[in-house]
Amino acid sequence: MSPTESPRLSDLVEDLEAKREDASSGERQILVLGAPQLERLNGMLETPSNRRVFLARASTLSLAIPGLGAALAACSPGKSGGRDSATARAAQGATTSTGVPRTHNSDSRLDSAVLEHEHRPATSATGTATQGAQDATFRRYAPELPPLPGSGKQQLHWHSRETPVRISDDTVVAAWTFEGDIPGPIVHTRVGDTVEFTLTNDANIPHSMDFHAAQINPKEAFRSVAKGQSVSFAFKPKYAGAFMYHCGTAPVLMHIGSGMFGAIIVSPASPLPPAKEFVLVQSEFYLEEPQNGVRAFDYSKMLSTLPDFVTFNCRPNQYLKEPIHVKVGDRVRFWLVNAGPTHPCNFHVVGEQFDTMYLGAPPATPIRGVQTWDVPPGGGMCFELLCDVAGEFPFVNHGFGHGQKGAIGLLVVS
Ligand SMILES: [Cu+2]
Repeated sequence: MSPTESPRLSDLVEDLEAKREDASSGERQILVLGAPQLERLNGMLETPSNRRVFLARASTLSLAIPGLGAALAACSPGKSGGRDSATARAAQGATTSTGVPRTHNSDSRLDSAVLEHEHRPATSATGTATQGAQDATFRRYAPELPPLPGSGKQQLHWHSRETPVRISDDTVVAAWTFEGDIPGPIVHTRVGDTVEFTLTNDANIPHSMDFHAAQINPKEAFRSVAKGQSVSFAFKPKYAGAFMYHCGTAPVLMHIGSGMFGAIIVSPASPLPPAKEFVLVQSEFYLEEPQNGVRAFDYSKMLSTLPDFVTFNCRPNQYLKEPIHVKVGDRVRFWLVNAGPTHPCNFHVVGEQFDTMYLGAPPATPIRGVQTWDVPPGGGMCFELLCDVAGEFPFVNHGFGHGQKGAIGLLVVS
């Protein structure tokens, strides 16, 4: 092989297997995948029998190239839960000292916390997150936008907590929260007003707060704090809009994926036309099977990106069971935040059209006559419709593989 030629995968696997048997070999290999190798990888992953063989070999590779097994398992097609999760874990070929499967992608700097604390299981079943699950009662998340505070300044002192949350009649999740609920509280402020914020961490593991509505040095303001410690900062939002907030502690995927997010709505300095205003936060759930009546969030499934539920305000189908009611003639304004962590929200109201939607900084950037618009994870937009027809109008994620998993509700106009 010439020095510039990439090795063939099959040759490399065989070579590495041979080297494993040679205990004296400390040589490390660098795998360079060119287009022909990637094509071959694809082919190997497409047929189940080949995929099993391939993943078994990937396990060998991952010993020499940390993270490769995880990356391949996370990128491979097929189901993420159940047997496939087990396959993915097996492919990573790694367990903790207690035998608990360890999941990491060491190619990602954001996974450093998982790597540094390998005794920690890669689920949200930490601290008090599972305690008292049987007593957790279902509570519909109120979608109404709270009124603006009277003055131009508001002070928020929140706590990060681990607590079980009932998201439906039959599902309680081991949540990492701001203020004991998922999503966290809705914040309503105005362009130029001041938000003074303090986070105190009541949980065993570090947490932090990242407001997308703030322009601030993140290294200082959004830093992680240990149990019992606090971080404080203040900001004045520059633009109106629907913004996400979330815990930014590594791995961010795990902290957002376990419930640490919410919406901060920034109204423009001059009020928008009067409307019935509602806040919807879409998010995905990646859950383990129940243990003692509670389901923990599963980091391995988050990496596989095939969610169990996709919801508005963290309860699947909650606004089908208890719809949002308005009157004929009302203007309705949805402030939609997509917390992700991974998938878009293709927002649509069946039987309606958006009179106006704002891409950012309402009332700037209005777009008229919209049927569906996708809000990316980590993004937020404002959708308005005029309810001049009575009826029951489903609002949905029109990416129906996800709408079907709980991202659907009813707007009743009477
Ligand atoms: Cu956190």
